[in-house]
Amino acid sequence: MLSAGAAAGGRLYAERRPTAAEQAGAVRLPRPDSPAPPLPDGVELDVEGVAPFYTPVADFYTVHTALAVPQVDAGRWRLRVHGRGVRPREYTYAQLLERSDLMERDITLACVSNPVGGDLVGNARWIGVPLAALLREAGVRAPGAGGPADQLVARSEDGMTIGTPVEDLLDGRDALLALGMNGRPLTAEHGFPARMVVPGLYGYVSACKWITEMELTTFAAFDAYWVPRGWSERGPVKTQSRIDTPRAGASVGAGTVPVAGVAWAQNTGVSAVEVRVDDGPWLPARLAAEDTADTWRQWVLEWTARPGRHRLRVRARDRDGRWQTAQEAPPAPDGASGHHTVEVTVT
Ligand SMILES: Nc1nc2c(c(=O)[nH]1)N[C@H]1C(S)=C(S)[C@@H](COP(=O)(O)O)O[C@H]1N2
Ligand SMILES: [Mo]
Repeated sequence: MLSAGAAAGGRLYAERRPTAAEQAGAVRLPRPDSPAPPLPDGVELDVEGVAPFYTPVADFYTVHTALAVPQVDAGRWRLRVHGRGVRPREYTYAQLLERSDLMERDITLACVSNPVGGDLVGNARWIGVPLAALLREAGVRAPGAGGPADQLVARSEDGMTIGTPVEDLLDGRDALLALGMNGRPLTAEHGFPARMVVPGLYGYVSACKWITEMELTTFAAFDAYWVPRGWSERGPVKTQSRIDTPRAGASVGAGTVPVAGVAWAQNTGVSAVEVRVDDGPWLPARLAAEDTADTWRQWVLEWTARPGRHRLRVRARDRDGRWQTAQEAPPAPDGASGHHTVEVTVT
């Protein structure tokens, strides 16, 4: 037994499974059939200290319960689609990469745990299979069209379950089974070989990484991982804005000071951002060009700063005319709200 074990151990070492990074390094992402719409000029305002329009993968926040990042063997990996009202299907990684309907989109991803002003949010260019196409080819119909399932439960290699409204996946938004991020295959941290990304839904109800299974079921029949832990069954992303510069507690010289940051109102887009200094009037900020309704937007206000301590706050309006709420709420159960506020000293 001992020698057999040693021999098996030796062979295992020699045939060590490649890491996700090694596997991803050998993958060539195909050209998307539906490329991202051309990026307009001026999505970057070129103000020092503002989050870049695209978050580099190395700086993109990561949130997961897995203690060790799963290293999935893409050759053996399968995605299984099954459940109520479904003709069961199974896909290999190679089949997904070879599809003729790959779509590339810029989508901002936000975590429900992000506090107001926090950095658990990022923007990336994703490439993947349109989830609506994948679901339709398995015969899935939206509940509004008589489909028997209102929840898609995604399961992952590491046992996570994430529940997404089927209605949202089939309402025309650019929901993706993503294979790539910022022009490269997914990294292990961000879900190699495949993960979901759904514009307008917090990650905990949409963005399953290391996905292996999609089960069509109902909200009544199944609670996904975070639901019994006190988080809302549904998690649409709340309209938010953030001041990136000046930083809270900063000292700045009197004169013209750019107050700038990012704002997001997914599915409709941001139509206005305003800044308030102390108890003064709300002042309109200048918005950077809009990429799409699903991406964040930079903004800047040239503030004439006078000496003393000042409080700066920001708010954004979506394209349906709704201002972000001033009502302060913590992240649990369905996302933080309130105006991001920073105090600065002008000398
Ligand atoms: N398998 C798995 N997928 C997951 C999670 C997880 O814990 N396990 N966390 C989710 C949460 S809460 C968020 S906000 C996003 C974060 O994606 P990112 O780490 O690529 O930024 O992944 C989602 N997908
Ligand atoms: Mo999250």
